[in-house]
Amino acid sequence: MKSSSHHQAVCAGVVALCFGAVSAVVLGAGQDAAREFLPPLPEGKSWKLAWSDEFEGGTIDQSKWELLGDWKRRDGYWVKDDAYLDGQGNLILRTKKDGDRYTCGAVRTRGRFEHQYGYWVCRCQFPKQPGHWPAFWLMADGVGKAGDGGRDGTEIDIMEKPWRDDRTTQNLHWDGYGKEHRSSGLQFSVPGLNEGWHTFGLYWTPEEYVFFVDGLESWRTSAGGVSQVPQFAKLTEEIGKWGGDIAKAQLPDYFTVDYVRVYDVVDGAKPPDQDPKKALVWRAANVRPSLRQLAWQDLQFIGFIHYTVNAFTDKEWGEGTESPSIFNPTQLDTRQWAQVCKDAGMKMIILTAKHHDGFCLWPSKYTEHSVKNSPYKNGKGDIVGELAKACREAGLKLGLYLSPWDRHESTYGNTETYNRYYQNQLRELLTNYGEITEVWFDGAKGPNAKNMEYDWNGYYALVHEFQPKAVIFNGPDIRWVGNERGYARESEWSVMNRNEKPFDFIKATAKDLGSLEALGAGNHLIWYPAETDVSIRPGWFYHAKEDDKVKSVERLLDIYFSSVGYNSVLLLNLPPDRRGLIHENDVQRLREFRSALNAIFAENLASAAKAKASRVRDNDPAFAADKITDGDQETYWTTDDWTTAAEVEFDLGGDRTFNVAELGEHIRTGQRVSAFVLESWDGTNWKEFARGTTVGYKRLLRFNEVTASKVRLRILDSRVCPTLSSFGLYHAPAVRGS
Ligand code: FUL
Repeated sequence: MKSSSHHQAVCAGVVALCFGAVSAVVLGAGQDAAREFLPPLPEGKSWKLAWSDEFEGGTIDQSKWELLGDWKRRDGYWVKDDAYLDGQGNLILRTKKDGDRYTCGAVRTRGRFEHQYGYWVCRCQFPKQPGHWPAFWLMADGVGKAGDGGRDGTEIDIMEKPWRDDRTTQNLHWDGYGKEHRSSGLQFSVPGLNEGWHTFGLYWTPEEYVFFVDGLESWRTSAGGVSQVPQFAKLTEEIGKWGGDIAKAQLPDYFTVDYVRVYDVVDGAKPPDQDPKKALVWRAANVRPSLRQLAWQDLQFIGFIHYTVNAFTDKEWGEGTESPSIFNPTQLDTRQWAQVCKDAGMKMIILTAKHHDGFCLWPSKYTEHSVKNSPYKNGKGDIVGELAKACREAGLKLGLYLSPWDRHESTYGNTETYNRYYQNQLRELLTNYGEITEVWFDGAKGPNAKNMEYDWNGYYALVHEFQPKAVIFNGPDIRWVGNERGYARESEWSVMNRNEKPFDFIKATAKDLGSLEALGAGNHLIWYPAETDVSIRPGWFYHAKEDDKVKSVERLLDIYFSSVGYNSVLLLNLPPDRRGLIHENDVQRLREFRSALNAIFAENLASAAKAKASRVRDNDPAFAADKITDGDQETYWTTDDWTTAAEVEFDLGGDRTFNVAELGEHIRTGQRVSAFVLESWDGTNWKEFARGTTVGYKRLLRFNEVTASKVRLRILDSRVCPTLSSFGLYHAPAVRGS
């Protein structure tokens, strides 16, 4: 262990017993905030260290590790002397050139430590040179056997990193390495991954694997059926072309491992020195988004496209009896949709691949009720495919909506048959159109709809299997904001307490979901942010009679401030008309809306401000007030754990006039702030000009013009220390027209 503070020593046993100490480390480690991270557990459970190696001392502890080699491995050799301790608390796996051979180190715990389930984590730093790569993985002898899926042993690659940039990969392999071999995995990027220390964790239960990078969930899967046998850990270097050309490497090169730790879930062990309220607050403040939720939140503004036979029948909900022959858009152009969305500043488009009427915009194999029997492109069209292509060209992400409620499909109501039908369709959408970023499950069902029990867990499992990076709306990842008017709550928390029923995560329409009262006992806290869906017109589908009812710029701005500006993502619907184009009026309005936004956010008057905080955590410059104004979302100002009220003063360097403010929390570490005020200095006194409750990813405020040279942000209340990453002051010109 490098820089081993007293916390590590104190926390070596039951982690929950040294609550205060853990808390200090979680936040005190700055960019390395995840080093002491453990996945949240339900009330009444805690983590207990089952095994670890901190790699202290001078030689590898061979009661824990077997040194591999010397023998050929891939394009090089594993040799024992390339695995050693550096005397500073780290295991080194070296890659070197030895004569005309390339060699590297590898160790494993086989026969020494074999264990089932729990949280397995390693903290490491990556090598710099090409041609070889590090891995942290779990193995069992049963992996080599075909049959029984991955239950009798799975190769679990918690970290494997052949690239010298921000990319990494996590994978599962089972049923041997021959023709029965099966695998599942994903590749993804984490900014800054190639520099400094990082943690890679796996929370393995009998039901699923949850993978983490730096304390943020990166992958959740039960592929292979989940290993039900004890497994051993491996830390290896591999030499091979997957890592690039070793001939280009300057060797030796090093993979450095600070520790490997394995924890078990145990009953009880509540923190003795905390009252239950404080313990709940602490847990709630430390719930974090998954990497996919973070990426989704960063999109901020996305487009919704509602299109089906309804455009031709002038209905909002089709009956399911419409003939595909009426679906005849003659100028349909998905490139126009993508361009319009892109110009508006949207980062993704979600398309209704199938709405309640059951008509499919792609030629599904499983029904005749689709574009393939319509005049559109003589039955040769595939609007999902065309939009996927247009989005790729425009650099936009793609999301798909597939209505569970289907008024056409005759099997609807027959639970088993229809669930199979729905899953077949979902699989087509998830496998034929490239990367899908969001899957939108609509909970709507007409009052006279047949009884039908949706297999939600089966649907989610398909998404997890085929699009592991996609977020699921109205499922485990993203919540409906609760209305279709475009307004999030003024206090929009992203941390809630989940119910136990599979689909019944949360009552989306409830007035208060996130306050401490609403969290109740908080026995299953989750990060569950809100998406705000609203149409630019009164209806979700195109109706000529609504051509003059396109929302005004003022209204759209109000929606933006009350959705994006209330810690939510805005999903704005644009219904294409009978031609298959987004109507001129909508296009025009979106243009005006975009220019209005551009005018407001043209210049951050606080970007060059000098910031001074009343408190800084440990007086550490890494957490100083200037981290708010440095333009970097990854850095933040923070105080000591339980300093929940504090202020930051911004010296604007002369008088500035503004009427909009923006605040942002560092949500990678959670959401904390619950009350704040903004004040301006009038030469003698501080005067309040705005006040708010929650902040979250983004909080926008509008107020009457203020002219001042100094502004003060006072955090009145925060669950634990606030972690503020951005602040802005802007001048919005008056909105004219429309
Ligand atoms: C609702 C549906 O019933 C509407 O038609 C629309 O698709 C909206 C986004 O969701 O539940």
